[in-house]
Amino acid sequence: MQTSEYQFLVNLNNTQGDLRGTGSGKDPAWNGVWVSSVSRQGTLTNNTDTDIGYIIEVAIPWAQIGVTPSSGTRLGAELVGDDSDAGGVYNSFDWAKITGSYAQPNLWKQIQLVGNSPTPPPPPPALPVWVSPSMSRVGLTGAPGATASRTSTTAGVSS
Ligand SMILES: [Ca+2]
Ligand SMILES: [Ca+2]
Repeated sequence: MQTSEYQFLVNLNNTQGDLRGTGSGKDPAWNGVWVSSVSRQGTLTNNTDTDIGYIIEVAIPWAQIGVTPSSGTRLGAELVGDDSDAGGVYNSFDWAKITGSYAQPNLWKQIQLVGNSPTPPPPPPALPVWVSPSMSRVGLTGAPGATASRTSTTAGVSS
């Protein structure tokens, strides 16, 4: 694998592993910063029940793989599932249907980015300033570190 090629691995306990190509192999000492989550519809190491499946979600920042995303950018990608049930028999699948090692990027599927980068949301509007007529005559005074005290300029009412 080349240095622009990566492998990201997640098991059903959401334990991550990652590797980066070295030009002649791959380096597990490379550690990216990315997130993953696992949702299991079943149990692990319990073959007395019926497992439905699992969902694994992964989010990898573009910067972690040295990509500045733009419409039209093409990337190689492969999705692999290695599932070992009772007896240690692996049921494996992979998107590109590669025979042998999955670390053959020349055999990975091609994906193409489309669309525009999302526009950052506008800043929130400034909060309106509203002053109550009664509050206009009440304020707090005090120096930093001092206890604030309330003062009032409200005139007394005489009858
Ligand atoms: Ca690693
Ligand atoms: Ca189970």
